[in-house]
Amino acid sequence: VIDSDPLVDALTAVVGPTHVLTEPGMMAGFEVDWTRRWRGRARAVVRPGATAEVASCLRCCADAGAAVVPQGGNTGLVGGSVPRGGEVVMSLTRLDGLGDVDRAAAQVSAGAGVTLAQLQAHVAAAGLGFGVDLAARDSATVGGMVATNAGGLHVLRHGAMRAQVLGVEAVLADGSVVRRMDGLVKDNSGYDLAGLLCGSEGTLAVVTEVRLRLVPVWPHRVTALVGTGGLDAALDLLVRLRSVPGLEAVEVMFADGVELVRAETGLGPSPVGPAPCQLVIECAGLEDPTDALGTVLSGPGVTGTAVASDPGGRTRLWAWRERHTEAVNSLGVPHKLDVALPLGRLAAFEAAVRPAVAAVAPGAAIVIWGHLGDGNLHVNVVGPPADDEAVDDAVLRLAAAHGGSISAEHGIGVAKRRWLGLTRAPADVSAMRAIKDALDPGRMLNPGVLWAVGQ
Ligand code: 2HG
Ligand code: ZN
Repeated sequence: VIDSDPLVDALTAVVGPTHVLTEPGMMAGFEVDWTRRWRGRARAVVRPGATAEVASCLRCCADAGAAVVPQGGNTGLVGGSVPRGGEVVMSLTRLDGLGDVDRAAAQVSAGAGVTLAQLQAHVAAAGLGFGVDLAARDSATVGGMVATNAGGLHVLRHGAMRAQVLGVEAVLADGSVVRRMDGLVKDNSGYDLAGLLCGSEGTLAVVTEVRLRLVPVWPHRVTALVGTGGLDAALDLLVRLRSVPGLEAVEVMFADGVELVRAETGLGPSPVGPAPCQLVIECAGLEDPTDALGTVLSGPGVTGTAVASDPGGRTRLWAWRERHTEAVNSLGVPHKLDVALPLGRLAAFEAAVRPAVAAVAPGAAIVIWGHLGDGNLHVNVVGPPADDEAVDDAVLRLAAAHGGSISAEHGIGVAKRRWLGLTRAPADVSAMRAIKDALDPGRMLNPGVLWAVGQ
């Protein structure tokens, strides 16, 4: 006998039977995140196909007193897109409409479920680019990227997701729709709701559509893989790289991580050998930046370089950096500590974090990489059980003690809510809470994210 759930019946009436999932086997993929650290049972998975359906589904859930976890590509890494237990998962991937590219304005409208790769291909066909790029491009969705204010590889040049967002359409917990999709570059008419929803992690509204700023496609693009003697030398190089026109990325990795990528992916030996600290650098512009870049790279501190300006060669160099995440996942379930540091404290933090991790998790694997130009390190630790937070506590406290942030780009999710007070004063947290309670007084949207349930 299958117990009937009136909420499931109501959702089915809105989206049709094929878009409400209740079978455990069908729901499994929506109930666990990409790291496998965060998981929980869903009451149902609902997949609305239009904004009006999102609104109707949210009204059904509100009437039933059922909490909702919005989900895009489920590549967020802090547990913000999977249920904690008993919520309805609302998957937005069917909202995959793409508007015509407005070349005059260099803008496009995209449904929340459009993947980054689909967006990139769509705008490339119109001769334009998108300012945010990241390794999860085939899964990450535009709506999730707005909700998490995703950063990625080119923040140095174009800023994070918030800097690309000109407008948003979103549905509030009570089913009302807020819509600012006219693409006006200037529009100071009260609070910037679109900006507020960037980084709101599904706690304020469900993003259904976004209006995005586009960037030129430069005729010249060059990527370099560079070996340096250590992080201090890499930071010196970063200062000199700022004089190279069109600098788009300065990414950092270390010899142990590069060796792990080689072992797990079969990429072959690194073209710059086992240099202790390695950078992936990218520049693009109207003029060919190769000579300007070469001049800086021929200076002190560089132990080896490999340069490519053809798409295949550039992709091969980027693979060393982009494939760190999957290489670490093959070691086990990672603890992911995405921290930002003032650049002047970055080397001291990196030197201190390895012994700090060893002290609380002897024998654990620690792999660090990140976005050097943004002062953002991804400290990944594999070894401690998923629910053991000693390593998280040690690393996040160390980042705060160095004047940094406990979350550079991935958000707080459920993973870091315990530590929100480390770098946000009580008055800041109260202001955030007041915004949350004003827009979602029933605390229906993504409860457990940012704050523990009941806090
Ligand atoms: C990256 O920059 C992503 O590779 C993922 O932000 C980082 O897996 C991670 O820890
Ligand atoms: Zn990153």
